[in-house]
Amino acid sequence: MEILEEVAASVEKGDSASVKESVRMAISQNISAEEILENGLIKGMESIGKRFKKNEIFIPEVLIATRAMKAGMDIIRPLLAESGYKTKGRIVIGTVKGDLHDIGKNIVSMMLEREGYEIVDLGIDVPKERFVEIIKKENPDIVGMSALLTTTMSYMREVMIAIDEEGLKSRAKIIIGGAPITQSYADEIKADGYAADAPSAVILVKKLLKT
Ligand code: B1M
Repeated sequence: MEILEEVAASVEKGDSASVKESVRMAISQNISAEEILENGLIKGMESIGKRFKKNEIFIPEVLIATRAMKAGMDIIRPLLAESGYKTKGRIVIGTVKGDLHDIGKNIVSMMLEREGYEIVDLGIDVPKERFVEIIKKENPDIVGMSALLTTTMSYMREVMIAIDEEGLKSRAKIIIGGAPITQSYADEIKADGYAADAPSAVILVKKLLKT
């Protein structure tokens, strides 16, 4: 099997060890990091996305494949940076303070990464100060907040206020999502956008960044 096909197949199987091995093998064959990303890692995830859409596989398989893709990304990321590879945009994403749910956020991140955006994942339980700090430090194009609890969604408003108070509102587009979130809540807290699911998040980001 050609080595990039092996990278893609290993992502699809969710086999992190095999992804790492085949990515290293591709590098040793002088295949560029861009090619490994586009024709190996992303190709594998595309196939996972299609199978997920057709209900042939479910969330656990998607998450395992995402982890495998990340294992490959970790190896090629420094090479991409060296070669000046331009992503379509930088997206910071996190689940807000008090909330530990991250399955949806991870699927959204995975789909955006697959589309060629750079993801800075802040994880779960993220306080407003961290969102403010990361906008100053990382200059993201988009800041994404996720919340799954009715008790934590109100924290998104606090983050918006903190970003505004620091004069950072114009520095990045703010998008929100999660099961209890609605477009009207996004409008109420003056977020730049809301997405109901991961494919809609991709459409929203493309629209906001004109990419
Ligand atoms: Co929790 N939980 N949970 N839970 N949990 C819910 C959310 C709940 C609806 C269950 C219920 O009661 N029926 C309920 C919330 C009720 C409410 O507030 N209305 C609930 C509760 C109450 C709790 C605890 C309080 C339970 C307790 O301890 N008493 C507790 C809270 C912990 C905390 O966060 N502080 C708790 C804990 C947990 C677990 C840790 C056990 C686990 C989380 C594991 C993890 O995430 N690593 C968990 C889980 C798994 C769930 C359910 C079962 C599944 C959530 C999920 O992953 N869905 C959930 C019930 C349910 O939804 N059936 C439930 C699948 C995922 C793909 O969908 O996250 O909606 P979702 O993401 C979607 C979209 O929302 C959107 O795209 C995603 C992909 O399509 N999206 C975005 C999400 N983020 C986005 C961001 C965007 C754009 C789109 O832009 C930035």
